[in-house]
Amino acid sequence: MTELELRGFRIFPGYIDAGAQAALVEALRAVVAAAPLFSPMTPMGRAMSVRMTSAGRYGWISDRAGYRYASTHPDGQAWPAIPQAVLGIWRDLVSDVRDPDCCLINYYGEGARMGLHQDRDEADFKWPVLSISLGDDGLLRIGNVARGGSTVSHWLHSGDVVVMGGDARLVHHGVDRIRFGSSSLLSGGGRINLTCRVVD
Ligand SMILES: O=C(O)CCC(=O)C(=O)O
Ligand SMILES: [Mn+2]
Repeated sequence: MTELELRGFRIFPGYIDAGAQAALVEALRAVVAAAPLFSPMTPMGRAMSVRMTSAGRYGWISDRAGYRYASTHPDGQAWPAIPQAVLGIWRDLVSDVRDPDCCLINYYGEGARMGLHQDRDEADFKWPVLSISLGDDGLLRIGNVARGGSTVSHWLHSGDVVVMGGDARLVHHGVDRIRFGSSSLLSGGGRINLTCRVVD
């Protein structure tokens, strides 16, 4: 398995094979049936272009009250369990001592993007964030721990996994655009990104 390193992000291209990607999508369908995708608002009151939901003890939400982890979906129900296949990847690449508390599920439809940000709502930055890409290609942009400065870009493809940890745990990152329709994994097109996080 080739592994790339970009600004401290460990990138595992094609870590998940085609059969396992399809099985993962099936497991995610069950999660989304129990915890429907919603369109979060930024604290400034702007609609985010990704739709999201979560699995695990916590889900990540955003609304006018701010960015935070919550133990229930906006509809009031507990989040469904994190699929075993996702936990398997976490145990292989991050830790078999502690499982993640949250698997955030982002769905990028045509034109969706995510601005440069840090993942910093977790209590302990010693735990990496694990990212899994499924479906259409997405252009990941990676910056620096401090705001500003140069950035590098890298196309993530279906089945790619990224570990954002160590000195890179607080590196700014975002997704500039997707190549809508570039993958046949999701029948309606689009990109799914899963990020597993230890929250507290
Ligand atoms: O979609 C991606 O590849 C990154 C998602 C992300 O950074 C996040 O959900 O915090
Ligand atoms: Mn992030």
